[in-house]
Amino acid sequence: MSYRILDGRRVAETRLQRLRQELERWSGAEGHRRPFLAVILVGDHPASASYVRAKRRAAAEVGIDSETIHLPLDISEEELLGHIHRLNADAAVDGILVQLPLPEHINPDRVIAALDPAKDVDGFHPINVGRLVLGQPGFRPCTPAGIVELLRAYDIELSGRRVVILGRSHIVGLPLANLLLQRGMDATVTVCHSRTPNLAEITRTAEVLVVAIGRPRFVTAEMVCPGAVVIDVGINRLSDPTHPRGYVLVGDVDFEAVAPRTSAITPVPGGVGPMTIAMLLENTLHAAQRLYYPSAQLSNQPATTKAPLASAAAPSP
Ligand code: BQF
Repeated sequence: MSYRILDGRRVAETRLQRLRQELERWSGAEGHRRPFLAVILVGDHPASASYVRAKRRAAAEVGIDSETIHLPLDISEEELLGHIHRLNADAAVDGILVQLPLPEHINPDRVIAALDPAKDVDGFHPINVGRLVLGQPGFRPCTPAGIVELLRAYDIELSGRRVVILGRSHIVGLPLANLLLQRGMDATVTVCHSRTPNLAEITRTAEVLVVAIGRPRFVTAEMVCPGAVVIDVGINRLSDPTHPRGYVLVGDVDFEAVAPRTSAITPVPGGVGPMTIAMLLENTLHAAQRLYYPSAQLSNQPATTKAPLASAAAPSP
């Protein structure tokens, strides 16, 4: 049996072309401007810096303006929070992204909680997490949203399917489980992690297996049921002196061994990663459109005097 390669690069490119057209219409309309994305990068870890460059390059290609706020590795949490408060208050900024991971001395939960939820294009703020869990409108985390859209692009049904997610991170595993449990998505979801006993027994029950555990080539052929769909979220740099870059990218799945057993599988690179970026830019348009937070002040309009509350205006009985 042969398998399909789920080409995230191609699907993302198609979505970015559509987004570019939508942005042209949006930004050209009366009283509108191009969306603006602020990206905060602390330190200059090579992988983080390269993700930030990839996001900004893709943004520019579709018509989203952006800036990188590049902060020193030893910046204090207070100072970082100061930048976030400034960007929250800046009506010219539609979306704010804090590139993760942050250095050890900074608590990422406090930093993310400081974001204006209406500008949280990564969908990590507790308000957006809560809205996802409850099935209310809000920003969805980019990688889980990208996985769902990639499967949709290949007409891979999730409704009624048994999905096993390997990894419980707040960035991928946990929000993906919540997304797939939504009414209308209707998957049956199991979340496993590095401390799950008899992991292979569970992964073998998956019709769709999503791997986001962060260990190179962790998933081997014995862990996958024949005919399964395998989504590899891992991006691991393995040092390889024979390579011009000095490293190769490998996923969390041993692709060579696993692919022949599957009905469909994502490659690394070129699978989930490009979809993540496409979803980020779609979220940024939605931030500019105030799609999920309609009462958030429009950045291209002056603040209007709030109408008095009915209870305050109405005479007491
Ligand atoms: C591709 C990320 C781990 C930790 C922090 C395209 C990306 C990656 C791969 C990318 C990732 C991974 C991002 C490919 C953003 C995905 O062609 O396969 C794009 O830029 N990603 C991130 O911002 O932070 C991470 C992985």
